[in-house]
Amino acid sequence: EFSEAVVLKSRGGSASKEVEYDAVVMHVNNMDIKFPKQLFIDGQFVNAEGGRTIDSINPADESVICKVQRATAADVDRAVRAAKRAFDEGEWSKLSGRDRGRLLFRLADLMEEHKQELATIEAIDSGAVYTLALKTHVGMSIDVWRYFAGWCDKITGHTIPISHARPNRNLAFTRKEPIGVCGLVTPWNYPLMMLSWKMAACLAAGNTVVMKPAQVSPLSALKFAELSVKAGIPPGVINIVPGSGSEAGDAIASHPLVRKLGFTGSTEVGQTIMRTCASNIKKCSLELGGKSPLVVFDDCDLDRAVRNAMGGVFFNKGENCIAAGRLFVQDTIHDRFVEKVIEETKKIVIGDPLDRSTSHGPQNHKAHLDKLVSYVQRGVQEGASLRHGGKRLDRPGLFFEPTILTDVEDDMYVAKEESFGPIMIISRFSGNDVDAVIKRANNTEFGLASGVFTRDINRAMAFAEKIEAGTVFINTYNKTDVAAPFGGFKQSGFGKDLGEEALNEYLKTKCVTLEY
Ligand code: TAP
Repeated sequence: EFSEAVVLKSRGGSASKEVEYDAVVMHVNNMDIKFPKQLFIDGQFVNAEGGRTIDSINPADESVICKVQRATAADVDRAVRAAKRAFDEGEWSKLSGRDRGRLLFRLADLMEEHKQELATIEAIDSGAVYTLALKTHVGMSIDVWRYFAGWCDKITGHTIPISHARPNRNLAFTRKEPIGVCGLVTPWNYPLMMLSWKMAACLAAGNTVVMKPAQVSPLSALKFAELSVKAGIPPGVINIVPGSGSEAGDAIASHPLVRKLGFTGSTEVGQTIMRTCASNIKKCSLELGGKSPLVVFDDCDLDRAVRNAMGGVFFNKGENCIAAGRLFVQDTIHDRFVEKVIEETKKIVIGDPLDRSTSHGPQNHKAHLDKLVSYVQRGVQEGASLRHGGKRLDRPGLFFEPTILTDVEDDMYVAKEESFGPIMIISRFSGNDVDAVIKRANNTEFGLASGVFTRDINRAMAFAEKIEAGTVFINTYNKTDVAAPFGGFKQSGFGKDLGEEALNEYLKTKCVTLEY
Protein backbone atom coordinates (compact mmCIF):
# COMPACT_ATOMS: atom_id res chain seq x y z
CA GLU A 1 0.00 0.00 0.00
CA PHE A 2 2.75 2.35 1.08
CA SER A 3 4.86 1.58 -1.93
CA GLU A 4 1.94 2.42 -4.17
CA ALA A 5 1.54 5.78 -2.48
CA VAL A 6 5.22 6.39 -2.90
CA VAL A 7 5.09 5.47 -6.54
CA LEU A 8 1.97 7.53 -7.17
CA LYS A 9 3.74 10.50 -5.76
CA SER A 10 6.78 9.74 -7.84
CA ARG A 11 4.63 9.76 -10.95
CA GLY A 12 4.23 13.45 -10.34
CA GLY A 13 0.99 12.86 -8.47
CA SER A 14 -0.64 14.29 -5.43
CA ALA A 15 0.39 16.38 -2.49
CA SER A 16 3.99 16.08 -1.50
CA LYS A 17 4.89 15.19 2.02
CA GLU A 18 6.24 17.95 4.21
CA VAL A 19 8.47 17.46 7.19
CA GLU A 20 8.48 19.72 10.22
CA TYR A 21 11.74 21.06 11.53
CA ASP A 22 13.38 23.83 13.46
CA ALA A 23 14.09 26.02 10.42
CA VAL A 24 16.59 28.75 9.69
CA VAL A 25 14.71 31.38 7.67
CA MET A 26 16.59 34.15 5.88
CA HIS A 27 15.99 36.76 3.23
CA VAL A 28 19.13 36.81 1.14
CA ASN A 29 20.00 37.10 -2.56
CA ASN A 30 16.58 38.74 -3.10
CA MET A 31 14.74 35.61 -2.01
CA ASP A 32 13.40 33.88 1.07
CA ILE A 33 15.33 30.76 1.94
CA LYS A 34 14.63 28.14 4.56
CA PHE A 35 16.73 25.22 5.63
CA PRO A 36 17.23 22.78 8.53
CA LYS A 37 20.07 22.83 11.05
CA GLN A 38 19.46 19.49 12.76
CA LEU A 39 20.50 15.93 12.06
CA PHE A 40 18.29 13.99 9.65
CA ILE A 41 17.69 10.47 10.97
CA ASP A 42 14.94 8.04 10.00
CA GLY A 43 12.97 10.68 8.13
CA GLN A 44 12.99 13.20 11.00
CA PHE A 45 15.05 16.27 11.85
CA VAL A 46 16.34 15.76 15.38
CA ASN A 47 18.85 17.31 17.76
CA ALA A 48 22.12 15.58 18.47
CA GLU A 49 22.55 13.67 21.68
CA GLY A 50 23.80 16.28 24.16
CA GLY A 51 22.78 19.08 21.78
CA ARG A 52 26.28 20.26 20.90
CA THR A 53 26.50 22.47 17.81
CA ILE A 54 28.97 23.76 15.22
CA ASP A 55 28.83 27.35 13.94
CA SER A 56 28.27 27.59 10.21
CA ILE A 57 30.21 30.61 8.93
CA ASN A 58 29.61 32.71 5.80
CA PRO A 59 33.10 33.15 4.30
CA ALA A 60 32.06 36.35 2.48
CA ASP A 61 31.92 38.27 5.78
CA GLU A 62 32.78 35.69 8.47
CA SER A 63 29.34 36.08 10.07
CA VAL A 64 27.69 33.09 11.79
CA ILE A 65 24.78 31.82 9.64
CA CYS A 66 23.45 29.42 12.27
CA LYS A 67 24.43 26.73 14.75
CA VAL A 68 24.20 23.23 13.29
CA GLN A 69 23.64 20.17 15.46
CA ARG A 70 26.79 18.08 15.79
CA ALA A 71 26.35 14.31 15.58
CA THR A 72 27.97 12.03 18.17
CA ALA A 73 28.90 8.38 17.67
CA ALA A 74 25.57 7.47 19.34
CA ASP A 75 23.68 9.58 16.78
CA VAL A 76 25.55 7.84 13.97
CA ASP A 77 24.64 4.49 15.48
CA ARG A 78 20.95 5.50 15.50
CA ALA A 79 21.22 6.59 11.88
CA VAL A 80 22.92 3.35 10.84
CA ARG A 81 20.25 1.27 12.58
CA ALA A 82 17.52 3.27 10.85
CA ALA A 83 19.25 2.68 7.52
CA LYS A 84 19.55 -1.02 8.29
CA ARG A 85 15.84 -1.29 9.14
CA ALA A 86 14.93 0.62 5.99
CA PHE A 87 17.07 -1.76 3.95
CA ASP A 88 15.94 -4.99 5.63
CA GLU A 89 12.30 -4.31 6.40
CA GLY A 90 11.21 -1.08 4.74
CA GLU A 91 9.47 -0.37 1.44
CA TRP A 92 12.65 0.71 -0.29
CA SER A 93 14.00 -2.77 -1.02
CA LYS A 94 10.56 -3.94 -2.13
CA LEU A 95 10.26 -1.32 -4.86
CA SER A 96 11.09 -2.40 -8.39
CA GLY A 97 14.09 -0.74 -9.99
CA ARG A 98 11.78 1.26 -12.22
CA ASP A 99 9.78 2.64 -9.28
CA ARG A 100 13.00 3.41 -7.41
CA GLY A 101 14.08 5.33 -10.50
CA ARG A 102 10.83 7.30 -10.50
CA LEU A 103 11.49 8.44 -6.95
CA LEU A 104 14.97 9.60 -7.86
CA PHE A 105 13.66 11.45 -10.92
CA ARG A 106 11.14 13.16 -8.69
CA LEU A 107 13.89 14.12 -6.24
CA ALA A 108 15.85 15.65 -9.15
CA ASP A 109 12.75 17.59 -10.24
CA LEU A 110 12.36 18.98 -6.72
CA MET A 111 16.03 19.98 -6.66
CA GLU A 112 15.44 21.80 -9.92
CA GLU A 113 12.39 23.57 -8.46
CA HIS A 114 14.57 24.66 -5.53
CA LYS A 115 17.63 25.39 -7.64
CA GLN A 116 17.95 29.08 -6.74
CA GLU A 117 17.49 28.34 -3.05
CA LEU A 118 20.05 25.52 -3.09
CA ALA A 119 22.57 27.67 -4.98
CA THR A 120 22.05 30.52 -2.52
CA ILE A 121 22.63 28.19 0.42
CA GLU A 122 25.79 26.88 -1.25
CA ALA A 123 26.98 30.45 -1.89
CA ILE A 124 26.55 31.67 1.69
CA ASP A 125 27.85 28.47 3.29
CA SER A 126 30.82 27.62 1.06
CA GLY A 127 31.63 30.89 -0.75
CA ALA A 128 30.71 29.45 -4.15
CA VAL A 129 29.94 32.15 -6.69
CA TYR A 130 26.13 32.05 -7.11
CA THR A 131 26.14 31.93 -10.91
CA LEU A 132 28.63 29.04 -10.83
CA ALA A 133 26.70 27.29 -8.05
CA LEU A 134 23.56 27.37 -10.20
CA LYS A 135 25.35 25.79 -13.13
CA THR A 136 27.84 23.46 -11.49
CA HIS A 137 27.29 22.84 -7.77
CA VAL A 138 23.52 22.47 -8.17
CA GLY A 139 23.17 22.00 -11.94
CA MET A 140 25.51 19.04 -12.14
CA SER A 141 23.96 17.61 -8.97
CA ILE A 142 20.55 17.54 -10.67
CA ASP A 143 22.11 15.97 -13.78
CA VAL A 144 23.72 13.22 -11.74
CA TRP A 145 20.46 12.32 -9.97
CA ARG A 146 18.72 12.04 -13.35
CA TYR A 147 21.59 10.08 -14.84
CA PHE A 148 21.56 7.47 -12.08
CA ALA A 149 17.75 7.46 -11.84
CA GLY A 150 17.87 6.17 -15.41
CA TRP A 151 20.13 3.29 -14.38
CA CYS A 152 17.77 1.90 -11.70
CA ASP A 153 15.95 -0.47 -14.07
CA LYS A 154 19.07 -1.36 -16.08
CA ILE A 155 21.16 -3.09 -13.42
CA THR A 156 21.63 -6.57 -14.81
CA GLY A 157 23.88 -9.60 -14.38
CA HIS A 158 25.22 -12.07 -16.92
CA THR A 159 24.45 -15.63 -17.93
CA ILE A 160 27.69 -17.53 -18.08
CA PRO A 161 28.38 -20.73 -20.04
CA ILE A 162 30.13 -23.15 -17.69
CA SER A 163 31.22 -26.77 -18.10
CA HIS A 164 28.45 -29.34 -17.53
CA ALA A 165 28.49 -32.14 -14.98
CA ARG A 166 27.48 -34.65 -17.66
CA PRO A 167 25.00 -36.15 -18.18
CA ASN A 168 23.39 -33.18 -16.40
CA ARG A 169 23.44 -29.60 -17.63
CA ASN A 170 24.59 -26.52 -15.70
CA LEU A 171 24.05 -22.83 -15.86
CA ALA A 172 25.63 -19.96 -13.94
CA PHE A 173 24.19 -16.47 -13.73
CA THR A 174 25.08 -13.39 -11.75
CA ARG A 175 22.89 -11.05 -9.77
CA LYS A 176 23.99 -7.50 -9.03
CA GLU A 177 22.75 -6.79 -5.53
CA PRO A 178 22.86 -3.69 -3.34
CA ILE A 179 25.45 -3.90 -0.58
CA GLY A 180 23.16 -2.73 2.27
CA VAL A 181 23.93 0.24 4.50
CA CYS A 182 26.53 2.51 2.92
CA GLY A 183 28.41 5.38 4.55
CA LEU A 184 29.45 8.52 2.69
CA VAL A 185 31.92 11.12 3.93
CA THR A 186 32.51 14.19 1.79
CA PRO A 187 34.58 17.42 1.67
CA TRP A 188 33.60 21.09 1.60
CA ASN A 189 34.56 22.26 -1.88
CA TYR A 190 31.37 21.21 -3.71
CA PRO A 191 29.16 20.20 -0.78
CA LEU A 192 25.95 19.29 -2.65
CA MET A 193 27.71 17.97 -5.73
CA MET A 194 29.98 15.60 -3.78
CA LEU A 195 26.92 14.32 -1.92
CA SER A 196 25.06 13.85 -5.20
CA TRP A 197 27.89 12.18 -7.15
CA LYS A 198 28.04 9.44 -4.55
CA MET A 199 24.55 9.20 -3.15
CA ALA A 200 22.81 9.06 -6.53
CA ALA A 201 24.81 5.97 -7.54
CA CYS A 202 24.42 4.49 -4.06
CA LEU A 203 20.61 4.81 -4.02
CA ALA A 204 20.18 3.86 -7.68
CA ALA A 205 21.87 0.58 -6.75
CA GLY A 206 19.22 0.08 -4.03
CA ASN A 207 21.25 0.76 -0.88
CA THR A 208 20.39 2.91 2.10
CA VAL A 209 22.80 5.55 3.32
CA VAL A 210 24.28 7.46 6.24
CA MET A 211 26.11 10.55 5.06
CA LYS A 212 28.38 13.04 6.80
CA PRO A 213 28.97 16.37 5.08
CA ALA A 214 32.05 18.46 5.92
CA GLN A 215 31.48 20.33 9.17
CA VAL A 216 32.35 23.68 7.59
CA SER A 217 29.66 23.44 4.86
CA PRO A 218 26.75 21.17 5.89
CA LEU A 219 23.72 23.30 4.98
CA SER A 220 22.95 22.22 1.40
CA ALA A 221 23.00 18.56 2.52
CA LEU A 222 20.31 19.35 5.10
CA LYS A 223 18.14 21.22 2.57
CA PHE A 224 18.58 18.20 0.30
CA ALA A 225 17.33 15.95 3.12
CA GLU A 226 14.16 18.05 3.36
CA LEU A 227 13.59 17.67 -0.39
CA SER A 228 14.08 13.91 -0.14
CA VAL A 229 11.07 13.71 2.19
CA LYS A 230 9.01 15.77 -0.25
CA ALA A 231 10.05 13.41 -3.03
CA GLY A 232 8.67 10.48 -1.05
CA ILE A 233 11.94 8.67 -0.29
CA PRO A 234 10.95 6.41 2.62
CA PRO A 235 12.25 7.14 6.14
CA GLY A 236 15.68 5.68 6.96
CA VAL A 237 16.80 5.41 3.33
CA ILE A 238 18.73 8.71 3.58
CA ASN A 239 20.28 9.85 6.85
CA ILE A 240 22.45 12.97 7.14
CA VAL A 241 24.66 13.43 10.19
CA PRO A 242 26.66 16.66 10.21
CA GLY A 243 29.56 16.63 12.63
CA SER A 244 33.31 16.33 12.84
CA GLY A 245 35.34 13.80 10.91
CA SER A 246 37.13 12.45 13.95
CA GLU A 247 33.81 11.75 15.72
CA ALA A 248 30.89 11.30 13.29
CA GLY A 249 33.05 10.40 10.27
CA ASP A 250 35.03 7.85 12.23
CA ALA A 251 31.81 6.40 13.72
CA ILE A 252 30.53 5.73 10.18
CA ALA A 253 33.83 4.26 8.95
CA SER A 254 34.12 1.96 11.98
CA HIS A 255 30.45 0.90 12.25
CA PRO A 256 30.09 -2.88 11.87
CA LEU A 257 26.71 -2.59 10.11
CA VAL A 258 28.07 -0.27 7.42
CA ARG A 259 29.32 -2.46 4.56
CA LYS A 260 30.64 0.14 2.15
CA LEU A 261 32.22 3.55 2.57
CA GLY A 262 32.44 6.15 -0.20
CA PHE A 263 34.92 8.89 0.70
CA THR A 264 36.13 12.08 -0.97
CA GLY A 265 38.76 14.12 0.79
CA SER A 266 42.46 14.32 1.48
CA THR A 267 44.92 11.47 1.00
CA GLU A 268 45.89 11.67 4.66
CA VAL A 269 42.34 11.12 5.93
CA GLY A 270 41.82 8.54 3.15
CA GLN A 271 44.65 6.47 4.67
CA THR A 272 43.02 6.62 8.11
CA ILE A 273 39.64 5.67 6.65
CA MET A 274 41.08 2.72 4.74
CA ARG A 275 42.64 1.41 7.95
CA THR A 276 39.35 1.93 9.81
CA CYS A 277 37.40 0.13 7.09
CA ALA A 278 39.63 -2.91 7.70
CA SER A 279 37.78 -3.43 11.01
CA ASN A 280 34.89 -5.21 9.27
CA ILE A 281 36.46 -5.54 5.79
CA LYS A 282 34.26 -2.71 4.57
CA LYS A 283 34.38 -2.14 0.86
CA CYS A 284 35.66 1.38 0.24
CA SER A 285 36.24 3.80 -2.58
CA LEU A 286 38.51 6.78 -2.09
CA GLU A 287 38.62 9.96 -4.17
CA LEU A 288 41.61 11.77 -2.73
CA GLY A 289 43.96 14.67 -3.33
CA GLY A 290 45.61 15.61 -6.60
CA LYS A 291 48.45 17.60 -8.10
CA SER A 292 47.37 17.35 -11.69
CA PRO A 293 49.91 18.26 -14.40
CA LEU A 294 48.94 20.37 -17.39
CA VAL A 295 51.48 20.37 -20.24
CA VAL A 296 51.43 23.19 -22.79
CA PHE A 297 53.37 22.61 -26.03
CA ASP A 298 54.39 25.48 -28.29
CA ASP A 299 52.24 24.26 -31.20
CA CYS A 300 49.01 24.77 -29.21
CA ASP A 301 46.31 27.37 -29.71
CA LEU A 302 47.78 29.74 -27.13
CA ASP A 303 44.64 31.70 -26.30
CA ARG A 304 42.75 28.50 -25.74
CA ALA A 305 45.56 27.10 -23.57
CA VAL A 306 45.65 30.27 -21.47
CA ARG A 307 41.86 30.28 -21.05
CA ASN A 308 41.77 26.62 -20.04
CA ALA A 309 44.81 26.84 -17.78
CA MET A 310 43.13 29.69 -15.92
CA GLY A 311 39.92 27.70 -15.60
CA GLY A 312 42.02 24.69 -14.64
CA VAL A 313 43.60 26.57 -11.74
CA PHE A 314 41.11 29.25 -10.66
CA PHE A 315 37.74 27.48 -11.17
CA ASN A 316 35.73 27.51 -7.92
CA LYS A 317 38.56 29.63 -6.38
CA GLY A 318 40.95 26.73 -6.87
CA GLU A 319 38.95 24.53 -4.48
CA ASN A 320 38.70 21.88 -7.12
CA CYS A 321 40.09 18.37 -6.76
CA ILE A 322 41.11 18.12 -10.42
CA ALA A 323 42.65 21.61 -10.44
CA ALA A 324 45.71 21.83 -12.67
CA GLY A 325 48.12 21.83 -9.74
CA ARG A 326 51.17 22.18 -11.90
CA LEU A 327 51.77 23.68 -15.34
CA PHE A 328 54.66 22.70 -17.61
CA VAL A 329 55.03 25.27 -20.38
CA GLN A 330 57.45 24.81 -23.29
CA ASP A 331 60.31 27.31 -23.03
CA THR A 332 59.72 28.73 -26.53
CA ILE A 333 56.31 30.13 -25.49
CA HIS A 334 56.85 30.35 -21.74
CA ASP A 335 57.24 34.12 -21.42
CA ARG A 336 54.35 34.89 -23.73
CA PHE A 337 52.15 32.43 -21.86
CA VAL A 338 53.05 33.95 -18.49
CA GLU A 339 52.43 37.47 -19.76
CA LYS A 340 49.01 36.51 -21.04
CA VAL A 341 47.90 34.71 -17.89
CA ILE A 342 48.98 37.66 -15.75
CA GLU A 343 47.05 40.01 -18.01
CA GLU A 344 43.92 37.84 -17.84
CA THR A 345 44.22 37.16 -14.12
CA LYS A 346 44.18 40.90 -13.43
CA LYS A 347 40.71 41.00 -15.03
CA ILE A 348 39.18 38.43 -12.63
CA VAL A 349 36.34 40.07 -10.70
CA ILE A 350 36.74 39.24 -7.02
CA GLY A 351 33.85 39.96 -4.71
CA ASP A 352 30.57 39.02 -3.07
CA PRO A 353 29.61 35.56 -4.39
CA LEU A 354 25.98 36.68 -4.65
CA ASP A 355 26.85 39.57 -6.99
CA ARG A 356 26.12 38.48 -10.57
CA SER A 357 29.28 40.12 -11.92
CA THR A 358 31.61 38.29 -9.51
CA SER A 359 33.70 35.48 -10.89
CA HIS A 360 35.89 34.77 -7.85
CA GLY A 361 34.53 34.34 -4.31
CA PRO A 362 36.05 33.90 -0.87
CA GLN A 363 37.93 30.76 0.19
CA ASN A 364 35.79 28.26 2.04
CA HIS A 365 37.09 28.78 5.60
CA LYS A 366 39.77 30.60 7.58
CA ALA A 367 42.17 27.69 8.20
CA HIS A 368 42.25 27.01 4.48
CA LEU A 369 42.95 30.66 3.64
CA ASP A 370 45.82 30.75 6.16
CA LYS A 371 47.27 27.63 4.57
CA LEU A 372 47.27 29.29 1.15
CA VAL A 373 49.14 32.34 2.46
CA SER A 374 51.90 30.19 3.97
CA TYR A 375 51.97 27.93 0.89
CA VAL A 376 52.90 30.92 -1.30
CA GLN A 377 55.43 32.16 1.25
CA ARG A 378 57.13 28.78 1.23
CA GLY A 379 57.26 28.78 -2.58
CA VAL A 380 58.93 32.19 -2.60
CA GLN A 381 61.38 31.18 0.16
CA GLU A 382 62.43 28.20 -1.92
CA GLY A 383 63.11 30.40 -4.95
CA ALA A 384 59.89 30.58 -7.00
CA SER A 385 59.03 33.99 -8.49
CA LEU A 386 55.77 35.54 -7.29
CA ARG A 387 54.40 37.22 -10.42
CA HIS A 388 50.90 38.05 -9.25
CA GLY A 389 48.76 37.97 -6.09
CA GLY A 390 49.96 35.91 -3.14
CA LYS A 391 48.07 37.49 -0.29
CA ARG A 392 44.76 37.91 1.51
CA LEU A 393 42.76 40.86 0.25
CA ASP A 394 42.39 43.85 2.53
CA ARG A 395 38.61 43.67 2.86
CA PRO A 396 36.12 41.75 5.02
CA GLY A 397 35.75 38.06 4.17
CA LEU A 398 38.14 35.26 3.37
CA PHE A 399 39.36 36.55 0.01
CA PHE A 400 42.68 35.44 -1.46
CA GLU A 401 44.11 36.93 -4.65
CA PRO A 402 44.48 34.59 -7.60
CA THR A 403 48.22 33.92 -7.61
CA ILE A 404 50.89 33.08 -10.17
CA LEU A 405 54.26 31.52 -9.28
CA THR A 406 56.88 30.92 -11.98
CA ASP A 407 60.43 29.47 -12.05
CA VAL A 408 59.17 26.49 -10.05
CA GLU A 409 61.71 23.66 -9.87
CA ASP A 410 60.71 20.03 -9.45
CA ASP A 411 62.06 19.65 -5.91
CA MET A 412 60.21 22.66 -4.45
CA TYR A 413 57.36 22.17 -1.99
CA VAL A 414 54.92 24.00 -4.28
CA ALA A 415 55.82 21.67 -7.16
CA LYS A 416 54.92 18.62 -5.08
CA GLU A 417 52.10 19.52 -2.68
CA GLU A 418 48.51 20.40 -3.46
CA SER A 419 47.38 23.92 -2.50
CA PHE A 420 43.64 23.40 -3.17
CA GLY A 421 43.51 27.14 -3.82
CA PRO A 422 43.81 29.66 -6.70
CA ILE A 423 47.57 29.35 -7.13
CA MET A 424 49.09 28.76 -10.57
CA ILE A 425 52.40 26.94 -10.42
CA ILE A 426 54.44 27.25 -13.63
CA SER A 427 57.56 25.29 -14.60
CA ARG A 428 59.29 25.24 -17.99
CA PHE A 429 60.40 22.40 -20.17
CA SER A 430 62.64 22.52 -23.18
CA GLY A 431 62.71 20.92 -26.59
CA ASN A 432 60.25 18.55 -28.11
CA ASP A 433 61.00 15.54 -25.94
CA VAL A 434 57.53 14.36 -24.92
CA ASP A 435 58.87 11.49 -22.83
CA ALA A 436 60.98 13.75 -20.64
CA VAL A 437 58.11 16.05 -19.73
CA ILE A 438 55.74 13.12 -19.15
CA LYS A 439 58.32 11.64 -16.80
CA ARG A 440 58.39 14.88 -14.82
CA ALA A 441 54.58 15.05 -14.86
CA ASN A 442 54.38 11.48 -13.57
CA ASN A 443 56.89 12.10 -10.81
CA THR A 444 54.21 12.50 -8.14
CA GLU A 445 52.35 10.18 -5.80
CA PHE A 446 49.07 11.71 -7.03
CA GLY A 447 47.27 10.63 -10.19
CA LEU A 448 43.88 12.28 -10.36
CA ALA A 449 43.78 14.33 -13.58
CA SER A 450 46.06 15.71 -16.28
CA GLY A 451 45.92 17.82 -19.40
CA VAL A 452 47.82 18.55 -22.57
CA PHE A 453 47.61 21.36 -25.12
CA THR A 454 49.05 20.61 -28.57
CA ARG A 455 47.84 20.44 -32.17
CA ASP A 456 49.93 17.30 -32.76
CA ILE A 457 47.61 14.28 -32.40
CA ASN A 458 50.55 11.85 -32.05
CA ARG A 459 51.94 13.82 -29.16
CA ALA A 460 48.52 14.10 -27.53
CA MET A 461 47.93 10.36 -27.85
CA ALA A 462 51.38 9.52 -26.49
CA PHE A 463 50.59 11.72 -23.49
CA ALA A 464 47.18 10.12 -22.96
CA GLU A 465 48.77 6.67 -23.03
CA LYS A 466 51.72 7.31 -20.73
CA ILE A 467 50.33 9.71 -18.15
CA GLU A 468 49.50 8.06 -14.82
CA ALA A 469 46.18 9.77 -14.12
CA GLY A 470 42.54 8.69 -14.05
CA THR A 471 41.45 11.64 -16.20
CA VAL A 472 43.21 13.08 -19.27
CA PHE A 473 42.05 16.28 -20.95
CA ILE A 474 43.30 17.04 -24.47
CA ASN A 475 42.93 20.68 -25.59
CA THR A 476 40.38 21.26 -22.87
CA TYR A 477 40.28 21.15 -19.06
CA ASN A 478 37.71 20.58 -16.29
CA LYS A 479 35.33 19.00 -18.80
CA THR A 480 33.66 16.43 -16.56
CA ASP A 481 30.30 14.86 -17.33
CA VAL A 482 27.94 12.74 -15.26
CA ALA A 483 28.14 9.95 -17.86
CA ALA A 484 31.95 9.68 -17.84
CA PRO A 485 33.88 7.87 -15.06
CA PHE A 486 35.89 10.01 -12.67
CA GLY A 487 38.56 8.94 -10.18
CA GLY A 488 42.26 8.75 -9.51
CA PHE A 489 45.29 6.50 -9.64
CA LYS A 490 48.10 6.01 -7.10
CA GLN A 491 47.57 8.02 -3.89
CA SER A 492 44.68 9.89 -5.48
CA GLY A 493 42.67 6.81 -4.59
CA PHE A 494 40.59 4.16 -6.31
CA GLY A 495 37.00 3.53 -7.31
CA LYS A 496 35.04 5.71 -9.69
CA ASP A 497 32.34 8.31 -9.27
CA LEU A 498 30.01 9.02 -12.23
CA GLY A 499 29.31 6.90 -15.28
CA GLU A 500 28.26 3.26 -15.31
CA GLU A 501 31.38 2.22 -13.40
CA ALA A 502 30.26 4.14 -10.33
CA LEU A 503 27.28 1.80 -9.90
CA ASN A 504 29.62 -1.12 -9.31
CA GLU A 505 31.11 0.69 -6.34
CA TYR A 506 27.72 0.26 -4.66
CA LEU A 507 26.82 -3.25 -5.86
CA LYS A 508 27.96 -6.76 -5.07
CA THR A 509 27.96 -9.64 -7.51
CA LYS A 510 26.39 -12.93 -6.52
CA CYS A 511 27.02 -15.95 -8.71
CA VAL A 512 24.23 -18.55 -8.84
CA THR A 513 25.00 -21.98 -10.33
CA LEU A 514 22.28 -24.53 -11.01
CA GLU A 515 22.12 -28.02 -12.34
CA TYR A 516 19.23 -29.51 -14.30
P1 TAP B 1 39.54 16.05 4.56
O1 TAP B 1 40.14 16.82 5.67
O2 TAP B 1 40.15 14.77 4.17
O3 TAP B 1 38.01 15.85 4.96
C1 TAP B 1 37.11 15.17 4.15
C2 TAP B 1 36.00 14.63 5.00
O4 TAP B 1 36.52 13.61 5.86
C3 TAP B 1 35.36 15.66 5.92
O5 TAP B 1 33.99 15.41 5.99
C4 TAP B 1 36.05 15.38 7.23
O6 TAP B 1 35.37 15.83 8.37
C5 TAP B 1 36.14 13.87 7.20
N1 TAP B 1 37.11 13.27 8.11
C6 TAP B 1 38.21 13.83 8.66
N2 TAP B 1 38.85 12.94 9.47
C7 TAP B 1 38.13 11.80 9.44
C8 TAP B 1 38.27 10.53 10.07
N3 TAP B 1 39.28 10.25 10.88
N4 TAP B 1 37.35 9.57 9.80
C9 TAP B 1 36.32 9.83 8.96
N5 TAP B 1 36.14 11.02 8.36
C10 TAP B 1 37.03 12.00 8.58
O7 TAP B 1 39.47 16.88 3.24
P2 TAP B 1 38.90 18.33 3.03
O8 TAP B 1 39.83 19.30 3.69
O9 TAP B 1 37.48 18.38 3.41
O10 TAP B 1 38.95 18.45 1.43
C11 TAP B 1 40.10 18.77 0.78
C12 TAP B 1 40.72 17.54 0.17
O11 TAP B 1 39.77 16.76 -0.53
C13 TAP B 1 41.76 17.88 -0.85
O12 TAP B 1 42.92 17.13 -0.64
C14 TAP B 1 41.14 17.52 -2.19
O13 TAP B 1 42.01 17.17 -3.19
C15 TAP B 1 40.27 16.40 -1.80
N6 TAP B 1 39.18 16.28 -2.76
C16 TAP B 1 39.24 15.27 -3.63
C17 TAP B 1 38.25 15.11 -4.55
C18 TAP B 1 38.33 13.98 -5.49
S1 TAP B 1 37.03 13.63 -6.33
N7 TAP B 1 39.37 13.27 -5.62
C19 TAP B 1 37.17 15.99 -4.57
C20 TAP B 1 37.13 17.00 -3.65
C21 TAP B 1 38.16 17.14 -2.74
P3 TAP B 1 35.49 17.34 8.90
O14 TAP B 1 34.15 17.88 8.65
O15 TAP B 1 35.82 17.26 10.35
O16 TAP B 1 36.56 18.03 8.13
